[in-house]
Parts: sequence; C-alpha cells; structure tokens
Amino acid sequence: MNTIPALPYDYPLPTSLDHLALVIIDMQRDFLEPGGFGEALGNDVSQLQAIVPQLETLLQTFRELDLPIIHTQECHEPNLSDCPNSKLKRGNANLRIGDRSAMGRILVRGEPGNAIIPALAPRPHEIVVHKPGKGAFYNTPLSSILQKYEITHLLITGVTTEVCVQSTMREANDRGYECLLVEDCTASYFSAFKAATIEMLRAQGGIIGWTSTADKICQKLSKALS
Ligand code: C5J
Repeated sequence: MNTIPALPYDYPLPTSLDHLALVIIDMQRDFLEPGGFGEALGNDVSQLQAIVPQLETLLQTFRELDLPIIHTQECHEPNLSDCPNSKLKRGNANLRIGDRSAMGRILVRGEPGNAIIPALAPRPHEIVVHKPGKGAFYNTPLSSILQKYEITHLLITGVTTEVCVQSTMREANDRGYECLLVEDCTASYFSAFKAATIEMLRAQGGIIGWTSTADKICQKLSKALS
C-alpha cells in the first residue's frame, strides 16, 4: 500500500490520488497581514506568515499533479445574519466582526481583509468554501462537494491550528474522512496551542488522524505519479 511517513504511523493513501484533497483553511489577509484583524487583537502575525513558503510548495505540487484543492474563507454576510451572538459578542469589545478596520469590515465577505493572501490566491477552477463557523462543514456545501468529487482523504493546512483547523479536522473525522494535518503548513498565534493540538489529534493511535510534514508529502506524491 502507498503511504506517507507520518505519526502515529504511516498514512495510507487512497488507491487513486484523485480521492485525496488539499484543504487550505482561512489563509486570509485579516489573519496574516499587519494591520489586519489578527494583529488588531494583539497577536504576532509573523508566526502565521512563517508557514507560507511550505504551503506554497505543497500547493504547487497539488497544482502540478492536478489533484483537488479546496480553500476556505471565514466570512459573513454584510448584514451579519449568519453570525450568531455566540460568535459576534466574543473577543475585544472595541473591535468585533463587522466593524471597520484598516482592511475593511472584519470577516465580512468581499472586504479587502477577507481575501486569501496573494501568495496562495485560488485559481479560477479551484474550490473556495465560504464558512461562517470555525469548522468548514458547518453551514457550508463542503460535504456535498467532497461527495461529488469522491474525495475520501484530506490533507489539512492553514490557520489557526487550534481553532478553525482543529475544528475542521474533527468534523471531517466524524464524517468518515481520513485526515492528515500538515505540521509545517499550519500555525497559531500561540506556539504552545499548535504543539498541543498536534499531539492531541494524533494521540491514542491517531484518534482524530495523522500528522506529517510538507517535504515528506511532496516527495511521496511526486513519486506516486512518476
Ligand atoms: C479564528 C480561524 N481564529 N481561522 N479563525 O477565528 O482560526
């Protein structure tokens, strides 16, 4: 069986790589760029920017091999009708979802800060899922997209590791998807949270899934199709 070196043990690839998708969670200007929402909340965005080169390489490999790519974008309708109070009322009361910041209204669809960073911008045929929650399955068409393309295996990347990335991986695992978190392609504003998330997802024999790194994945995928 074709596998990727991973923890807690090698990750079994599907029989056809067409069933494997790269999922890139919320690599948006507001989380990664100075002057955005993340920095306004007092976070050091350089921790998130550090994963961009590896993620670019992984994305390039998927593009070269013509394998499925799914980008997600955390966003809300301009009238915030899809943002419950349990989300809206959290955090810094001076800067909330829908408020104006240097890059437009925070987490509102279509605003400059809501866009995916230019280095990872989706190409026209790539799938983009707009998500109002932390997990990418909640209130989105992601389940039907995965079914339509017969995707069974997900390589999960993006930000932030302990919030939207972890929520998505748990949701996917519950729905039967074989998930691998790409350690050097995910980041948190809090390095201890990232480390803890990696450990807990792959604990107990991979209770939620596997973890590995971009170089191991790229090496294996390039070989698998050569
Ligand atoms: C957060 C995310 N942290 N993409 N979003 O609100 O993790």
